[in-house]
Amino acid sequence: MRIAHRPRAVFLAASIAFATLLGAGGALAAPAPQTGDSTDYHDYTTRIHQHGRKIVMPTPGSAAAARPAAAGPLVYGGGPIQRSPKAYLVFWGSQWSSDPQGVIPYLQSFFRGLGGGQDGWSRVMEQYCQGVASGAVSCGSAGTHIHFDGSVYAGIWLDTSVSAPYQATDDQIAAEATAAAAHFGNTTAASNVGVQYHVFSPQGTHPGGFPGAGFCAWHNNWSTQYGDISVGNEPYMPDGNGGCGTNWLGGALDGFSIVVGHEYAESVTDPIPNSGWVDTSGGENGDKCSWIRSGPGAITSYPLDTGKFPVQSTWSNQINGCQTSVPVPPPGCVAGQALGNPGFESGTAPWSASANVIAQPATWGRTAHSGSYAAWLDGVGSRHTDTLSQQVSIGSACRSATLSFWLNIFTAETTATQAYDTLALTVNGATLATWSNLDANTGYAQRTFDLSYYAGQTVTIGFTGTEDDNLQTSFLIDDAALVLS
Ligand SMILES: [Ca+2]
Ligand SMILES: [Ca+2]
Repeated sequence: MRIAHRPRAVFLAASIAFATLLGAGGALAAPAPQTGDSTDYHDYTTRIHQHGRKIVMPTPGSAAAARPAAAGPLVYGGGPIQRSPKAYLVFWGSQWSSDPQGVIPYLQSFFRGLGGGQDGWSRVMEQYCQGVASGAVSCGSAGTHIHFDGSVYAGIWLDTSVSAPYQATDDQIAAEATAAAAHFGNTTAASNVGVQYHVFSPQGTHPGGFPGAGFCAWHNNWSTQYGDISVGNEPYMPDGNGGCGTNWLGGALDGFSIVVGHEYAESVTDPIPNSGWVDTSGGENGDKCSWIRSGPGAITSYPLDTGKFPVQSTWSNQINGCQTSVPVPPPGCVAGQALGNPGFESGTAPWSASANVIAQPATWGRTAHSGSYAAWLDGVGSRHTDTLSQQVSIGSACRSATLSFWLNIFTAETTATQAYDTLALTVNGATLATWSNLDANTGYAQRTFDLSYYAGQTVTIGFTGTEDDNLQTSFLIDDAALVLS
């Protein structure tokens, strides 16, 4: 539901009304805006509408903070993502005139680094897209992908004209974000596509009931006269009863990058909750990986162009787990063959492979395409799955990217019609081609695929071989190459 255009002056009037409720000191008890004895404020709340389901980040250690991987992958809901996100930082209230802990420069540096050349953390999200079918769990090369090609930082507004409310309601927070949209001149729906407004409340305030309500921050979407706007409610993290990340890695401001980074990432993949990428229990990419202390995906100090900042991992459907970063593609194009160990003659790395896949075929009377090793998937003759994959970066300036490999298939199956045993080639989890026992050949044949679509991305090239419960089929792969130019 959209509303008619109103001039910015109404926002200012609303802000002045807040100040009146608070008094000169700005530190009185919480106003009760819902009862609406301020007509300006009441008028305001009737003109913006929550359009989405508020997604809170629970405090560490709380039961709600755990989002088990058992909830499965993120599933696309048919709505928008933020393709190349832009983030505005809004420091709300005259209380920010004093910033003894240096929160403002900390957050400016953090956001200036996000999306930049070293940011493999945000680029975990490049696997997600919009424009594929609802219910999809991977995009492959389809749809419009999230893509980072520079800093996401779009601007800062120090709105110190009035005090921020002692306990802002959700609608007051959204009203401040809407005022920020006007401040930055984003007064059309088009100008707010892919935009996030992070509203930072000052020390000692309780926006949305923080921290007693049990959350560290939240994000949501509102429909306004300027179109849909994505709003982050970002309280003063060191005030959090549950910690909200303070001193997590030893820094008083750690919680700001951990929690705001969480909201930022979720606003990229699910700006209108829950129409974007959400698992079956309602978890977004940040929720599924909150507050991990150790092991894979644990909160870590991540090096951006602008310095190191503690961040949590986010959920990757590609690896079916919490992932801190992907390799960052080079800005140009490193021409030539890009795969490591393409002929399998140098052990396993940088391939990831299930047990005994990289083998010497001569041991079983078969041959490699060259050298003495190849990747041998399946050939067991009972229910079995083998995998082989490698992650590789394709520079953004590459005009061509050609994947090739030599494939030899032999089988004990005798059917001429049934594909009992299969091999799938995937890129970022999406299937590019499949073969089966029906494709058995007497020697190696070269297969070639165009991956130029993936320029500017780090992709995972994967093979999955699946056998049924009898009669072996072997898939031998050797002399792979990804030639970039
Ligand atoms: Ca070889
Ligand atoms: Ca079989």
